[in-house]
Amino acid sequence: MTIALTRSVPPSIVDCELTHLKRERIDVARAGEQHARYEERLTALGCTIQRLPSLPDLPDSVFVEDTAVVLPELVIIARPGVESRRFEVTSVADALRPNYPLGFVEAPGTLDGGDVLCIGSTIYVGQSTRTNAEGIRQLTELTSAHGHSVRPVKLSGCLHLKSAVTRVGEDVILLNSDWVDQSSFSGLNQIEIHPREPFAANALLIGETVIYSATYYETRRRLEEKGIRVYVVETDELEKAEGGVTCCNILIPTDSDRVAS
Ligand code: CIR
Repeated sequence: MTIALTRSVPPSIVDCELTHLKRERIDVARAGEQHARYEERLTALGCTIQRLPSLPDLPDSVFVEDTAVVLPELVIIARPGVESRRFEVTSVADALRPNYPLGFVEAPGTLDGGDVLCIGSTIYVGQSTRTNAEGIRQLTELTSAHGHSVRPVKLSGCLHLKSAVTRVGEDVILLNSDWVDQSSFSGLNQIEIHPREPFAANALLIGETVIYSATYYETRRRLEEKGIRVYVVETDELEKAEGGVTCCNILIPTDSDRVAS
């Protein structure tokens, strides 16, 4: 079984942080419906949804991925790079503390979970505007004793590492090579996004299925041509808040059922 921690879409999402997008009107009710369908997809793929307490006044609180990094040995509680998001982590730590060993990124370190991509024992971490060198140093310190090796990756033009690259198979990644250097991921099979869809690299792999946004149909075709099974979800309202399909969950595999993140 895999637990998927999620959190409801807050009405304040209309005031979310934006870095690379212009503000557009977000239909909160529609965003909530899309989020509910997304949770249904997670359930259909074998996840048990556990909703964290709603945080109606924290605009980005639906994007729980940024608050924690789950490893087999411990969960790292992140310290988001923007101050408006720092209050989100307390409830995540409180929910996990009874069952999992926790490690904490502490000031002056910053780390957003969206910058962390784990493949085997390698932890790729984006050098973004949200994750600083001290955050990466602390991540390395917290994980090296458990046999993980942390590889910093330069980014340009996007918010998080997982805006530019995600895993879509055992040793297969989907990436936008304008935003991240392909050579950082040598040894892995690489699928490039369609050039007309720069935001299309964010995919959520669960088992052997990829949950993927309906917005990026050209890139979706590339995935399907490679034999990857794709479950499409509509997430265009959350995309206006610079969120993608990985951002709205924290997956916690149990010992018998490991999934990728
Ligand atoms: C933010 O700027 O923090 C939010 N508006 C979007 C966060 C998306 N999270 C993610 O990609 N992991």
